[in-house]
Amino acid sequence: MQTPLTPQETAAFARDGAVIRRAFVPGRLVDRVRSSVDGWYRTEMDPALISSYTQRTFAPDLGNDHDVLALFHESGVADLVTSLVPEIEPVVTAQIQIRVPESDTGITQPEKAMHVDGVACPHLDASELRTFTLLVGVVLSEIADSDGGALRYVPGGHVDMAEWFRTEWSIGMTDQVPPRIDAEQGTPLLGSPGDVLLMHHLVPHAVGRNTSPTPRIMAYFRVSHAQHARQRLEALRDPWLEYPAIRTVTA
Ligand SMILES: O=C(O)CCC(=O)C(=O)O
Repeated sequence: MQTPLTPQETAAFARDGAVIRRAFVPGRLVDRVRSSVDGWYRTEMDPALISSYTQRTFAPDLGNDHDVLALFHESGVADLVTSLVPEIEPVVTAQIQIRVPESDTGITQPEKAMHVDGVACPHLDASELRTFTLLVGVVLSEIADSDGGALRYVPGGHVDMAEWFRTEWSIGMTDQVPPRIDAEQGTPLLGSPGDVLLMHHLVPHAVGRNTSPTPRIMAYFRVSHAQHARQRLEALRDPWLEYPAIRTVTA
C-alpha cells in the first residue's frame, strides 16, 4: 500500500524544504542495520580514516547492503518519496554517516560548514556538480541534543539558495552558500531510531562536534529525479522543477 505524504506535510515541505516522519521505519529493519554498523564501528573502523569516512561514507562495505537498502525500499520510505518526486532514478546505494564521540578516539572529526550537497565540495573540483533532488535521512541512533553531532538544517533555506544560484552564483565558485546562510546555526535534527527526514536538496545544512558519549548514526539516501542528470543547473535555480506536486500548487 502506498504511504503518501498528507496535504499538510506536503505544504510543510514546500515551506520548509523538509519534513520529518517520526517512528516510520519498523524497528526490525532498523535493528538489523544497527547491528551491522555497530559491528563495523567496534571492529573495523580505522580512526586514521575518520576524515575520509566523513567525506564519503562510514562502513563503505554496507553502501549496497540489502538490509541497509531495505530501510528505503521495504519500509514505506520509497512511497513517501515518490509522492513528492514520482519519477526517480533507482536508489541502489546508501551512505552511513557517524558523528564519532570525541571521547571514543581522541580524534577531532572534521565539521561540515553550511552547504548543499554536491556543489563546491571542498574535496571535489568546484566545476563539478554532484547534485540530486531529495535527501532522505533515516535516524539510527538516539539524538537527544544538538551537541551530540546532530545534523543542523535551515528550514526554508531552499528558497534562499535557489535565489542565490539564480542571481549571484556561477559554476566554479568555491563558496558553498552565501554569507547570510553561513551565519545560520540551523535547526538540529533530534530524534530516535526509525525517524525519517525528507529534505530538499537545496536546504543548507551543517554538522559539528559530538561531545556526547554515544555515536550519532544516520543512513542517507540521495534520490534523483529521472531527468536530473540532464538538468542539474536548472534544478539549482528552480526549486520545484523536479517536484510536480508542489510545482502545481506554487505556480
Ligand atoms: O549527518 C551528517 O553527518 C552529515 C550530512 C552531510 O552534511 C553530508 O553528508 O553532506
